[in-house]
Amino acid sequence: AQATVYGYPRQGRNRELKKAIEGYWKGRVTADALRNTAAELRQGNWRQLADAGIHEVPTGDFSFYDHVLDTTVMVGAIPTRHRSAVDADALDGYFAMARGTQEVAPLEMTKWFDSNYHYLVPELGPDTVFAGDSSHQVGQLKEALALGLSARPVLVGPVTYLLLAKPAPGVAADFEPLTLLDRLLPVYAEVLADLRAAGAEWVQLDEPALVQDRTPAELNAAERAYRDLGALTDRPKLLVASYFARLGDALPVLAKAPVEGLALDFTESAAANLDALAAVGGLPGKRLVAGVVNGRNIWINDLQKSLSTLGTLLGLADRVDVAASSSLLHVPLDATIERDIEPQILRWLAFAQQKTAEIVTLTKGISQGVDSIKAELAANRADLASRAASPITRDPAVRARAAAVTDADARRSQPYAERAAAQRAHLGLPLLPTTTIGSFPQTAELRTARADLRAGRIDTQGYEARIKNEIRDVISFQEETGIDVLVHGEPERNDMVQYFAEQLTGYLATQHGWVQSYGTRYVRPPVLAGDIARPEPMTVRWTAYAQSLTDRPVKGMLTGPVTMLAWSFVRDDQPLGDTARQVALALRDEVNDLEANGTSVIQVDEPALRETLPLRAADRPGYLTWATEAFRLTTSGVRPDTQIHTHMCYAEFGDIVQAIDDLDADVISLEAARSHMQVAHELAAHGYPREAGPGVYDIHSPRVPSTDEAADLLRTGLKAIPAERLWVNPDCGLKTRGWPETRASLENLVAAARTVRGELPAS
Ligand code: THG
Ligand code: ZN
Repeated sequence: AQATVYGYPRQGRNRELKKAIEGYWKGRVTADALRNTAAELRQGNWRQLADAGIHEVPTGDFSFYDHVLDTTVMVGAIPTRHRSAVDADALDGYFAMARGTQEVAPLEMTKWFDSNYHYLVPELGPDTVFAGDSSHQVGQLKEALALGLSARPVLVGPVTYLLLAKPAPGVAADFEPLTLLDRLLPVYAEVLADLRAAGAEWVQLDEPALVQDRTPAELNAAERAYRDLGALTDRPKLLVASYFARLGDALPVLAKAPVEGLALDFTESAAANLDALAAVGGLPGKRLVAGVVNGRNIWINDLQKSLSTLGTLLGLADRVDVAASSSLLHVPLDATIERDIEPQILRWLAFAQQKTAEIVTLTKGISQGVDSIKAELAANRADLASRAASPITRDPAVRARAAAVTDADARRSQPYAERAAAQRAHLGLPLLPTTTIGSFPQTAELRTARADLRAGRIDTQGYEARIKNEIRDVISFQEETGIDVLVHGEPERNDMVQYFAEQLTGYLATQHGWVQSYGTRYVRPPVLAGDIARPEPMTVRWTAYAQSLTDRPVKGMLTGPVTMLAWSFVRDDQPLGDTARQVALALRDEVNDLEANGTSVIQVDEPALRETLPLRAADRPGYLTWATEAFRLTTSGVRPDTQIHTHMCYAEFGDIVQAIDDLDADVISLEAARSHMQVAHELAAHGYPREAGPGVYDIHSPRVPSTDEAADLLRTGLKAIPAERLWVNPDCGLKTRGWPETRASLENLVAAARTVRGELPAS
């Protein structure tokens, strides 16, 4: 048996890649220097993997921005609008597709399956002409081979590539990219031949799209693709990889295909894949790569359990290799450099480097017998036992409280109609009330203040004085502009999830645990390690301070339980719903404390509600049940006259509109400006009975909308939602915007609200 991985974190120990790329964009780093940094990082990763005992290192997974964009380049599917930039300079053209330029829009970005990585969506149409460009793949392969390493190129497979694509602008919305398969396969054939000529013995084709619900036609396309690629004579051996879930109906298709190997996920869906594999009679004559180490969560492996899975698999294929279930791109690099996590707890965590060691240990165990890994097994047993027995993972008070939750706890005491009347009386807002989503620009001064605090240049008092200054400015700006429901602006928060995680027991924050979110942007997802409790209020001080400065209502701002889970590493020792309930109870205390301290409007954001929707339809109702319950548990402890808001960041929410209704929030703000209020009409079509603020100002662009434009959007909104239930707000938070455009845009937004109020029939 051999040890392998499908991909590795790209950024480097100190995010050298981010710095080099952003430096290149600013003109401070040359293209050659950027290429050198990239080569050093790649080669460092490969050497480290090989030194640790990985037999075949992955190549081609390393990217300047995104591996799906690299695939777009490989197959020559450059959108027409980016053609001239790409022809003028390949590297600048590549970044133009990723980020756009003054003249042209970038490719759209969306989530890579249910991970927290975002890829750039290929744009295809009936006129797309593919043309092979194997330079990225061949270049990286040659680099690894030149180091004397055994290497396996990793490519996005043709079926997944097409299934991830969308119709190009101007192409009919019902165009199916999969119809281009016959045109795409010859390009893959060419790349495979080039890779073979460059020395590849094996090539991995990733087909994670096959773990989603697939129609017979789509499965048929997969069958055809691998029949055709398998029939090529001038090609390396093919390993078709699946991950993130069970392969389901696609497993028999791939098992019968004329390819030499299959990689399957034996972590989250071990039982289903094992059964399906047994049902097709195993993979005689094929190589099976067993993903037994979780590639996208950070807990140490249960080595004994993995050995037993591997033992079963040894009877089902000619050759069984050991791997992580997915690319290690989704986990941070090295747990051992964390300084703020107790050494005992650190032993429960495995980042990319530790996972690599686990893979090698398991490989040794099945090749040379378990006696050869006795010491590793003993240490692993001890660490698993310490986690299971730790008071951190079992807090009796938290468990008792969660167990005592009743249906009534997750329901407001009065129905919406009665609450709305009470809130109207209590808040005294005009029709078409104006508000913002919560954050105001994160200025350079704020970032400096945080850096100064970290470096010890200022103390907590000095830091808090700067934060209070900022809150004062934000409040007076909103009063002067005439906004109705104010916010404190969130100057004290960096990443909203991390901000709350740092204040909750049972949650671990990392110092260096960076994971690529998209392009050069990274997050440090905190770890839901134990039972969650809130030792003291987290936001009340800032909100109460802001409220003390004004007579207008100041909205309290919290991140909801589903988003807290979605943007963290979750526990794997209890159902997600149980963790969500604990987080919800902690947040419920915060909501209640805000109310007790004079806050009458409280917003609980759930931007991740839709993105966390399970990949397979069968798993969705169960998810939506615990997710909506957790939100209601967070928000249902308040008086009827306290108004609960929520916010979501996406325009396409058709498939969860019922779940949004089930949240029973009094007011929801949504992204809508780009789609011209389409969400307002979707809400109306569903019969959504409560208040809504479809955004009239697109904050994703520095453009300032005119008063007329915002007023027109409002009038469109009024056709779907009556004036008594329509709010006026931007699309999303303003933290990524600058002050000048924020000021101008909000002034226009208030003016638009006043204009349209004047047009309403007198009641
Ligand atoms: N927090 C967390 N996860 C997330 C988001 C978040 N996942 C989804 C979505 N939001 C991803 N969006 C972004 C947007 C910006 C950045 C990262 C992810 C970003 N990161 C800074 C960087 O890379 O320079 C670092 C930020 C920091 O210092 O923490 O700009 O909001 N958990
Ligand atoms: Zn948003």
